[in-house]
Amino acid sequence: MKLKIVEYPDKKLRQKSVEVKNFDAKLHKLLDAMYPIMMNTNGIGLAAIQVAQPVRALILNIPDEDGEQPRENLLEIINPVMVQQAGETVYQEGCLSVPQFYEDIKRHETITINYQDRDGNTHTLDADGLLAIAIQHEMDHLEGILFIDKLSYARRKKFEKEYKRLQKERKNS
Ligand code: QAP
Ligand code: CO
Repeated sequence: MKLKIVEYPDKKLRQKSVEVKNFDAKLHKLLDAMYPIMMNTNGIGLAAIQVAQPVRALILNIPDEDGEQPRENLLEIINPVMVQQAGETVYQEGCLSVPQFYEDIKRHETITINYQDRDGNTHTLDADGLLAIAIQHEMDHLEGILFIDKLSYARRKKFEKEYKRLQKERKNS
């Protein structure tokens, strides 16, 4: 499976991802292909739509205290539903689909989600800290929402200008 990260402003990122119904080899192949892409690009989270697959699947590997991301910490989250949220937290977010741009974004501090694993088994997860932030960021991708959509009008304008300049620079290098 050859996958490439879709980058803003590609319209694909605006698609709403569909529920996963079949927990089959095709899903497993997708998840297995997403993992090296995320690790090789220094990511901590990746939604399937970011590799042009509009299905409700995402993977997360939050670094531990030593900054390590051992594979056993990999979380595969299918069809997540947020069932509780509380508090407020601000974190400087980035996104593999919006390279080299980082901005403070407000999220819920703690959340509870229900989700399925790659075999279709149902789980409940209480999350806080960076994990809670990452889950909210990735769940937004399933709705076609990017973190830059949450910027103020002025900040967003500044972003568009800066991003265009960065894209040109990258093209010329
Ligand atoms: C989403 O983001 C996230 O611009 C995952 O040049 C972000 O993995 C969750 C990345 C913040 C929680 C907090 C971004 C890598 C990785 C870049 C990522 C870049 C290289 C972003
Ligand atoms: Co993202």
